Amino acid sequence: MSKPELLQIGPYPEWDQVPLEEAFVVHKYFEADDKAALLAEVGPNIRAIATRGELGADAELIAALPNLEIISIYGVGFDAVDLDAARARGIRVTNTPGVLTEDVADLGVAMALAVSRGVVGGEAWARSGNWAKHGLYPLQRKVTGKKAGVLGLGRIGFEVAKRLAAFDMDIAYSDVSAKDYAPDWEFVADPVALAERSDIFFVTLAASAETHHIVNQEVIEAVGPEGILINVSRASNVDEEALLDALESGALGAAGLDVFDGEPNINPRFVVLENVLLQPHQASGTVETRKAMGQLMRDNLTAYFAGEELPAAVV
Ligand code: 8YV
Repeated sequence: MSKPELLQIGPYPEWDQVPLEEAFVVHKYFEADDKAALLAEVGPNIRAIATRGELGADAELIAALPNLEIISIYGVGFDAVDLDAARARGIRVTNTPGVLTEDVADLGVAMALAVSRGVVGGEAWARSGNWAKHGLYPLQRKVTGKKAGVLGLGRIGFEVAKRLAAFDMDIAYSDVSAKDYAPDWEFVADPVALAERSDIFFVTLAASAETHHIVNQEVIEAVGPEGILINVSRASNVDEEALLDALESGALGAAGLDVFDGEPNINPRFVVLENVLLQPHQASGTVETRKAMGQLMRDNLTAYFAGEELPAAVV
């Protein structure tokens, strides 16, 4: 049987690339200098897309592939895939939930610890000789026992809150409704009220048109000059201009960010700020998790072409 043709939107590690190419005729969209020419040449043959969370597949790309049947995302987020365009043509969409939850929560908590305790600045202080030259590192902020707010208590938010409980934090969360699986944590419906009661505010909600800039100027300012904002979800959940203004003016104490508007090109205003910790969208970036994500992405494709139930269907 001939292999189905697949359009690959971004690179994968070798351990995913090899089995993908064993099962499919792979066309590397990301390597094509002339993307329109590639689509004109192979577009009608393409039956599957393999993409990544942040790269997705927009309506224009979907429209250029008249025989597309499935979009398999290497990532849990499906906000970058035009689901309406997929639905309208009966195109299936899959993602990789579950396997990356712990890693994303770990990085969120790591950023909160690092920002609060000045881990990055402390390292530079020791390495640069400032310790010997200027003495002790400036005092930082305690983590244990603080008030935490988790915006979005889905899989990732839940794992963040579980970890914060080990730091004896007073935990509250916002979501569309109170969760019966979180009886020990306070439900605060309004994000501004949640931010007001938080020393450390975690943004962990799945991005959609409805959550665009849900963390607006009012929420950011409610976290306040002593507060810390952590984002391991999507940049679109936060009004980045308002965040930059608040970090620059001191209306927000500090932030730890794994996601950015226009990433990987970061707004240069971030780079000169000392009260922000910048990470290159690497919350799920461990060998163990990326292997599991690659496997699940391929399992979704394999199941589809075998006519079996999809392990992780979005649409
Ligand atoms: C990945 C992600 O960094 O899961 C998501 O939605 O954005 C991340 O896990 C990404 O998909 C890998 O390219």
